[in-house]
Amino acid sequence: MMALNITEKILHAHRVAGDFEPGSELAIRIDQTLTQDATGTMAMLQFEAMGLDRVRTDPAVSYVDHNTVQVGPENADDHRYLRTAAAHYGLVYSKPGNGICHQLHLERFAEPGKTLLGADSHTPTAGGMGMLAMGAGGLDVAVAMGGGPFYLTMPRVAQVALTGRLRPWVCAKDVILKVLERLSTKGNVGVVLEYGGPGVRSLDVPDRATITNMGAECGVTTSIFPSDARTRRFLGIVGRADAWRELQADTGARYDQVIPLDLASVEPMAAAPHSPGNVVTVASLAGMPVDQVLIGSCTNGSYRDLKMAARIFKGRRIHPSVECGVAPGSRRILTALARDGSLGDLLDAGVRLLENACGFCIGNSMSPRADAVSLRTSNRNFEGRSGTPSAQVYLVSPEIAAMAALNGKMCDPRTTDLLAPRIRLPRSLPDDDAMFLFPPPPAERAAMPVERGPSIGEPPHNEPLPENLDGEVLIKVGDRITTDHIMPAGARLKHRSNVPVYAQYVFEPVDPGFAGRAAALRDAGGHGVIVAGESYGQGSSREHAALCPMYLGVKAVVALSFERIHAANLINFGILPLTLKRPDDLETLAQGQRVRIPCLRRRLEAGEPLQLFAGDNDHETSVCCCLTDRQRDIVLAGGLLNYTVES
Ligand code: MIC
Ligand code: SF4
Repeated sequence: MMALNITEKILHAHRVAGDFEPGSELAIRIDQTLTQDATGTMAMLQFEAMGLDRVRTDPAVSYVDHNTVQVGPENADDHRYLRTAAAHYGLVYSKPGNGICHQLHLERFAEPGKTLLGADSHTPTAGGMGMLAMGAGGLDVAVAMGGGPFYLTMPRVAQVALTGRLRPWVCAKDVILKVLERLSTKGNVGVVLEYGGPGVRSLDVPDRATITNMGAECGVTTSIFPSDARTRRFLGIVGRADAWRELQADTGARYDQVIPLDLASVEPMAAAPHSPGNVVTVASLAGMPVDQVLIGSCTNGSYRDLKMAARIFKGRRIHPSVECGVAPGSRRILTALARDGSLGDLLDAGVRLLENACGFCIGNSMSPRADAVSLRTSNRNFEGRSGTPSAQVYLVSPEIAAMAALNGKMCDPRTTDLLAPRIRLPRSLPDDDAMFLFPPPPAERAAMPVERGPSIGEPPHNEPLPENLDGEVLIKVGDRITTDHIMPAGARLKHRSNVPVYAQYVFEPVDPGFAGRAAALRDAGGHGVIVAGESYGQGSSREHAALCPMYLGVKAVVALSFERIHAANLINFGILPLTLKRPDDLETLAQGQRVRIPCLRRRLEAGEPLQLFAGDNDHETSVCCCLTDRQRDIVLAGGLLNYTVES
């Protein structure tokens, strides 16, 4: 028997079709799914449009954590739809206020060796538990909820070989920032980061989950840790000892690459504005005045993280000019902090206690003042994501955030007299299912009505791909365009269930005139084309970054390279991802140019190369349309929904 790494073991156990050649398409069985409310309403609507009577994964969990601000009826309408649809179709429903999907899933449902597909790019958080957990667009998750396989490119597996132990004041957040410094945010599509080596043993599951969570910022397929004695202990703490099984790479397992990392060499790190890949040392920022400090999110909202902040704050006061907020990752964590007195320490220090939800991280609350320096323990600091376009957001660990909140400026704690607190996980986290609603028995479900508020519509319909593409370059953007640029969240997040309204904001942060131009071209019968540089579609899994452009008549995106989840979303909504064969051709493409791809359908069907002609002189540009047969058929059908309903 061949020696296998952990990723291979799980893929082998879940293979439905395809082979294990790197780069080829593999179909795998999905054991568990998760959705959250910002992606989940559309995923649920798409699930309904497929005509299925119940979910097939166990569990399928529908979390509410993004849109919990409830200014106006939209959020609450979504919640009611999700709650009633969960009861009808057999999903577990997590009420708003219960906590953040990834933290809750880790505590309540994640199991070593299983597969998880989530409609959120930080689904790999469960990789800290030894799960193969991947983010995908809502439509892919809807298919998996219905029992369909998930298609992924057979990944290359890189081992991050950990040795040594972390030094005082250094934690898991610094480890993942170090990894980001080495790998950057682009060029890692199709890679799984598998952590191994003796250093693994010194990290608890919540530390591992911080690392796998923010691995998403490298653009990898997922990240995964072994399941060992620490995993068993954590499962015991959350009352699920039975779910434990050991999972280790075989001796002699092969890796496509090995990235050695000595934990003892890691220093306190920060990601500077405006990218998680813009990594610097905390020492280099020492003395920088700080206006706002926010501790929480799915990266650093664990018991360990908040307890660390509480210990640093104990008996001290937040600096007068600093606004400091703390958001626990789940109710269980909040209850544990309340019981052991840490909550009192936080409140006495003068923190604002925020809801157990995404909140500040997605920019729908706690936006800082104009030009502020905001220190956050979350995972993304894209320009404007905080809701304040001029803010300078730095991503740091809870200990660095807490020290800055006390001092009013960035501070390297290793230069102070303060001893680094040592945090131990509690023996158990309080049981808390009060805000989980489990589905009623199957016989009772059909009679439970799915209730829809006024903003819940049908998912928009797309036409099959046209025979000839004839249209215009609607916009030309640069490198590393994130889905936050394409489809802003924050104040716009509440329109997720209403595509015609949300589509008005496509590319709003980059070019507010985009939606109007695109709609006018669509209404005149033309086809929209987006032109971009490298790594188009970084960040979130939000399929609205493809769905809303589809609604506006976009038929193709021409770029130097694409990120995995976004490329899949484009295909799922019938938009062609076209890669430029000659990078220099990017220069010749400009906004407003006419573009044509003659015989598009026929050529795709015949597997012939596509020719793109642009501008008045019909300059020919070679583009590569690297699709599998299945993906090609999806695009031809006008998207995955049409394809699934047809087949
Ligand atoms: C994010 O962190 O950007 C989000 C909001 O959680 C997204 C999902 C979404 O846009 O709904 C993600 O990470 O996929
Ligand atoms: Fe929520 Fe932020 Fe995590 Fe996204 S990254 S799931 S918005 S906490």
